[in-house]
Amino acid sequence: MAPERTYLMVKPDGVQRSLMGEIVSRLERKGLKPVAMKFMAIGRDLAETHYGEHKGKPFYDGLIGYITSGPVLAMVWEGENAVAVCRQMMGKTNPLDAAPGTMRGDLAVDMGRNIIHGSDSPESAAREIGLFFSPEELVDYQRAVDPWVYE
Ligand code: DAT
Ligand code: MG
Repeated sequence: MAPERTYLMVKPDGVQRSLMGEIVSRLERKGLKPVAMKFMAIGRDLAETHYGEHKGKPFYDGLIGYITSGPVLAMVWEGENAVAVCRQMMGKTNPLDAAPGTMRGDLAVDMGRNIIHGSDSPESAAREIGLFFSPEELVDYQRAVDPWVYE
């Protein structure tokens, strides 16, 4: 097993709708390993850095307002192909296109309230993990169950 890490975040609507437990539960049940979690508010500067790739797009101001509108649950999860596995579990960006069984497909209806963020590549993951967590906050540990999750 080649471990990979991804940055995931329950967005303010997910927190307000009491979906943190549901989302963490899905990730745990999948077999992914939690590495870091932090309940926090995102300031404007961090929001603009995080979503820098979308600056200038029509939805940018709304996106920054949304992500800074209330607390989020910032997380790092680890596993083989964790980035792709989590993107698949999240579903497409627009909940209308997200398949049933995915988080957005099951739990959201609006693109501007799609409950979760997940890194879209290992490079984005490294950048986003570094934005939200210091190295000491990433917890290194072994899980006794891993031989039952990975061949
Ligand atoms: P994702 O969150 O699936 O990685 P993204 O990085 O392309 O999607 O966009 C970031 C967020 O911005 C997305 O979760 C919802 C919002 N968004 C993206 N495209 C949008 C659009 N065309 N109209 C409105 N909101 C949009
Ligand atoms: Mg994205």
